[in-house]
Amino acid sequence: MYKRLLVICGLCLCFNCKDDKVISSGNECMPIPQQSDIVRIDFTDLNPAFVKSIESIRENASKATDFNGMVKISGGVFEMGGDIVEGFEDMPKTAVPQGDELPKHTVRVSGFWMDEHEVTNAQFKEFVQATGYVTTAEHPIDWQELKKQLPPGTPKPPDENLLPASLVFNYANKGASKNNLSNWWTFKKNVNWKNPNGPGTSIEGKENHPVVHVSWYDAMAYAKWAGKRLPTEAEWEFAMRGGLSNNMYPWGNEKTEQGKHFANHLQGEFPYVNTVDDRFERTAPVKSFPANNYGLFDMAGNVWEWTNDWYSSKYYYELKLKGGIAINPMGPESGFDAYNNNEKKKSIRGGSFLCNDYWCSGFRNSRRMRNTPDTSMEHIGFRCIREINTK
Ligand SMILES: [Ca+2]
Ligand SMILES: [Ca+2]
Repeated sequence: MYKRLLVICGLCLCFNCKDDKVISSGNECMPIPQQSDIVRIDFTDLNPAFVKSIESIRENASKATDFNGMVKISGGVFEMGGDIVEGFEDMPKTAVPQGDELPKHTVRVSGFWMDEHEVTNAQFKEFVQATGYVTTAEHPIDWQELKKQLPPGTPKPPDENLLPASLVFNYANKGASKNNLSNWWTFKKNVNWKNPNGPGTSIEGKENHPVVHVSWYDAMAYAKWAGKRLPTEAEWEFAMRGGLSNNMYPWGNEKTEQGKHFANHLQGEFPYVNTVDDRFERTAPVKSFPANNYGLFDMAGNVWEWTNDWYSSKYYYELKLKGGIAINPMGPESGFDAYNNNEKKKSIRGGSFLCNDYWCSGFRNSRRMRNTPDTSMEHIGFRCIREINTK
């Protein structure tokens, strides 16, 4: 019923079509896939209760025509994926392209408007007040849904562990393995976007910080209300690069650990020590660091950002194998994680206040990360886009 359209133009060099057409695999000129195909997402693999909750949200007419705080980005063709840059040979393996960022492949995206900064607590509060929306983290966990993401035969946890909760970061004890995520992530009860560290905590004074503890479903619901949508990974990376090609970061190729900070990330030794040289231990108010060439803030760092797409570690290989230019790619049909394929995950981009060169280096243009759509964490937020052809 929902249309997922991925057209790869494999023979563009041999034929010429008019500007509004591309060559199909059958060597015929056909209309360029429209971005509006992207919003008709396929809800397979998603939690029906949360999908219903998104569907119950109505678009706000005045929001849907409000372009304040958005930046218009002309579309274009770019090389998507891991950058190979001279001078980075001595960097740690975690600071350079990973397997899922390769191979680099040619992508064309149509133009769009993008939020100049991450969605803030104040903006999300307005949405909740207008709609009565309840976020994923505020619901108890549905064991029937959770067990689909776990290896078969996994026993049901105690009911207490299924109460509303979200993931908060705590520094690991020195010597504790950083490969064990439970040494530094805690699933804490009654943590949510408005109580970011549990009961008694609030977002007061943090109105201009990015909203966190929001799931992909929550981001989708907000976007619908605002008359926007989540960006695809391709749109996100195109925007983050700000017109620079084969550059590691949105600001160019200047390395991060040089005393000058272009983004809110972690200085010190993750996950044990944060020296806070960039002034912000956790989230920073949006726009605290310089914008990229497109006028977008915090594309690198502050909080990771949900994208529309399922994450597949082999997706770039599949596109490259098809050859030609991928036009408005919208991710694979379903998630695939080479490390754990019990869970279907959505791609997140841009890194957070917890990233550094020795861990995730999420502030690199091509860095990919993923999470299940029902997960909420202290360092994941989002921003939205709107298609130019809707205005
Ligand atoms: Ca920081
Ligand atoms: Ca960000």
